[in-house]
Order: sequence, then C-alpha cells, then structure tokens
Amino acid sequence: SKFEAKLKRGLNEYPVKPGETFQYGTAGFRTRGDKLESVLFKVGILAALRSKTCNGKAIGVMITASHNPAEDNGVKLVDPHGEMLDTSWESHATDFANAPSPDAFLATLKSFIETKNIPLNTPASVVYARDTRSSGPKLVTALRKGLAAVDADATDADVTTTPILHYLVNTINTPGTQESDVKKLIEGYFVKISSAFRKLLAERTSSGHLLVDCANGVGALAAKTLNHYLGESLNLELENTATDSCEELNKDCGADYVKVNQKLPPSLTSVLQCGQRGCSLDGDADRLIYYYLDESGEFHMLDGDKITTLVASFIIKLVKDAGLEDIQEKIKVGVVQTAYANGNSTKYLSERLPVTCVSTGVKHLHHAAAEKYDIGVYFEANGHGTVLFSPSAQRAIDSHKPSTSAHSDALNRLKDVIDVINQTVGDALSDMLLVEVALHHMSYTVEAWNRLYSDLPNRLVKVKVGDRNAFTTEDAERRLVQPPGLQEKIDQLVREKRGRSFVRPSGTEDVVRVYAEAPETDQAIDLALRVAGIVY
Ligand code: 16G
Ligand code: ZN
Repeated sequence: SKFEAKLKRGLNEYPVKPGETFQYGTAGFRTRGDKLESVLFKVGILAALRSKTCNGKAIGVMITASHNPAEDNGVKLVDPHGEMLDTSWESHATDFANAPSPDAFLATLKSFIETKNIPLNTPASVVYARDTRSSGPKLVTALRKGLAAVDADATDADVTTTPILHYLVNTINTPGTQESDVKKLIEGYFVKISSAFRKLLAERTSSGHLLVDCANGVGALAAKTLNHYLGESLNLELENTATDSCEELNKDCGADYVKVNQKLPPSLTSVLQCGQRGCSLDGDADRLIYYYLDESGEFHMLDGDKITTLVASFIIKLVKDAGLEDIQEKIKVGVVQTAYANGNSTKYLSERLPVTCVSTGVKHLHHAAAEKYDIGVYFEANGHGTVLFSPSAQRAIDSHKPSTSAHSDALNRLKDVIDVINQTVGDALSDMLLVEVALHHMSYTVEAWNRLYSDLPNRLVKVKVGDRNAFTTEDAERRLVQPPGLQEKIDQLVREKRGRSFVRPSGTEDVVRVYAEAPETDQAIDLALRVAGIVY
C-alpha cells in the first residue's frame, strides 16, 4: 500500500542483526542501548497502531533503562490512562521486534492488522520522552522514523521522568484538557503537587530539609524544578546531579544501589549528617528509598515496605479523622505487596488492614490495588509505588459533609493529599512529598517511623542458569512449580533455618533470583546461598 515504501526504507535502515532476539518483559524492551534502534523503529509503528485501536487517543513511549547501567537502554509503551501497555499486546511487541527481515516484518504487520481489525483510517497520536542516557537521541530518531512511516502525530516531551510521561499521557487524554503544550502541562503537574504540599505543611514553622540522591539521572532535573516550586516549604539538598556525565548514571548511587547493598552511597557519607533524613531516586525517578544515620553513625534504610506502612497509617488516620469511617459506604483501605515484602512488614500490616500479595511488576500491584480496595496503597520493596483512590472513594470524599470542624480539617487535608499523589503511576518525587507530609502530620521523627517494625535480615542473590524459562511459579511467585522437586528442597532448607525463601525467574535479566530472610543476618545469607546452590 502507500505506506509500504516508507516502511521498507526504515526497515532496511534499521536491520535486525542475525541471531538477535528481543522480549517485551516487565520493563518493556531492555538491553544495551546500541542494540535497540531496530526495536524503536518498530515500536513507533506499534504505538501508532495502538493509538488507532484506542480511538486515536494518545499513547506514550518512554525510552529509559531505569536503574540499570548507563550503557543499557529500554523502551516501554503507555496506554491512554497512563497505565502500562495492555498485556495482550506485549507478545505482539515481541513478534514485531523479532521479525528478522523487512518482508517477514511486513507479513507480521499485515496479519496483525487483519486479526486485530485495526481501523487504519483513525488518526494516531503518540507522545514520547527519554531519560538522560547518551543512547537516547539516536533511539528517538529511530522512533520518529517509525511514527512518520505510518503518518502518526508525534509529540516530543523531551528529557523527562517516567512518571511525568505517564501523567502527561493521561492528562492529554482527559476530556476537557485544552492545553496541548507539553511544557505547560508538565508545569501544571509541578504546580499541582507542590501547591497541595505547601497547603499541607502551611502550619509548620521551620522549613524542612531533605537530602536527595538523584542517581545522576533525569530525576535531578525534575527535582531542581520541584525545589523551585516548593519555595520555603521544603528545601531539597540535591546530590548526584551530574546528568552531563552520562557514565555516572546509577553508578554507586541511586535507589537500587541503596536497596540492594543496604548501605549509603559512598558519595553521601560526608554529606548526610547524623539524624538527617535522606532519600535516593533511581535513574528515571519512579523509585524512592529513604534512610538516615543514627547518633552512632549506623545506617538505617526505609524501603518501599516502610513507606507503605507510613502512608497506609496516615491515610487510615485521615479517613477516620474526617468522619468517613462512619458513613454508609465504608471506605476500605488496603495494601498490595509482592513476595519481596519484608516478612515483618507483612506481619505488622496484616494485623491492621487487609493485605494482598501479587506477582512482581507494577502492573500487577496497580491492578490489584484498583480492584480490591477503595483506597489501595501499593509499594514494591524496591521503592516503586503509589496510592489509588477508586471512583466511589473519590465521590464519597467529594460529597462528604463534615459534622465538626475537626472532621472538616481532616477532610481538606485528605483532598490535598490526593493532589500530592500521582495516581497514574508511582513517582519518586510525589511519593517523597507524601512521606514528608505523613511524617509531619503523624508527628513522627524518622527514627519513630523506622521503629514501627524492624526488618527481618534478608538477602537477594541472582543465579545465572541455562534457561530461566525452565522456572515457573505459583502463589504470587512464592512457590516453584518447575523444575520438579525443587520446591520441596527449598521447603526443607527453610524449615531448618526458620526463615522464608523463594525463587523466581527475573522478568528483566537473564537470571533467576533467590530471596531469603531469617531471624539473624548470617542465617539469611546462609539460607540464600544454600537455596542458590540447589537452583544452580
Ligand atoms: C521492573 C518493574 C519493577 C519490578 C522489577 C523486577 C515496572 C515499572 N518495573 O523494573 O516493578 O520490581 O522489574 O525485576 O513494572 P525482575 O523481574 O528482574 O526481578
Ligand atoms: Zn525506575
């Protein structure tokens, strides 16, 4: 047809190297940045078709490899409400990327368009962004050529964070949004979260101070902007902001470094004062980990589980204080975790509210939080999460007539809290504001927050295996189904160590992950290594 010539030109310009295979996994496509150009060209075509299928609504494309090394890159698609790409399209993305030749691709494309009944005459609109990686601009060029080949309308959101791109997609598609300039829409986001934050902390006499490790990534740029909007309400001391030195990205810093190594980035040792709060973002600013040094200089980490605990307690308190507990439609607040949640966090939370465990990956947590609760709080232990308010909870909050001034204060507070939160997807910066607000209104110091429960010692190790797809799991990844007999052996070790352990194939790397926790650190390490030993 009329597109075929343009498509062929692009496909010849971006050939798939023999033997190269790609997989659209939990994090979209992710591999070395220099391998991804052919994928980006095809992602442009797929995103346009997705937009056509969704009545021409804008689809997002985010180019990032998050916490992974600087030389890696990746790409994932964002659906119209700012959520992850519909799961049923993931395998098609994989098929597109792996079509070995231009002719094979055109055949795949043709049969895809026919079976999905894609309305080719509907216009397509795609908004894209990238993080600070040096491979980003080339990948954007390939994406743009893919979009142009099928005449899609392309909007460049430039260098920005993953959660801001998700927010943009949702906002652009919201009926009534007049603004079409992405710069202005992004500005609107900062205004929304920072003005709600300022209201929530208006009564605070001294201005707060927080150290932020930006992982030398795009979070540094967003945090700088946020700092400006926060004014006196909170002073962010930004560290690891070297976005121009591409090779520094995530290197010995950032949320993943802190969570995995359970220690302070070396670059912060002389900066973080004892008793001062600090936090780390990851390379695309959707993960957040807090920490502090106690008086003896000992490091304490507050991960996604600790954030869940703080945020859930705060929201329950606001719901109660606003008198929303007594109304007919009782608002059910619940929590979603994964198998990686520390056992003591699950114990603490289960004694207080409903807790659900789901498979790793934001799409699973987000879905469960929306399905199961009126207000769903979810964070992965690695620091990725947010809070979701169901339409009925939102209506109950909007229409509630408070009977006392105390109720009224709490209700207003709750409304402002909703404005601080990015409900489309977890945003480290908005989560950070939420933590600061919760600490203030719960009158917790960082030590008091940390004392809510103490983490069980734990270890995470990765094992390179012949074929990670030989490992399959059940019960939200807490038990192995395949290979046969392995789970029984794990059960035996777990009983001996009085701990907990599970094995699952990674969705982002070619490895199998082993997690173990036990009452003492050496037991946790020992258990992890022994389980790894039988997996290998
Ligand atoms: C991706 C996921 C993250 C998950 C991680 C697990 C999103 C946006 N990100 O980074 O939620 O924790 O993968 O990686 O869903 P793994 O499967 O390699 O352990
Ligand atoms: Zn990330």
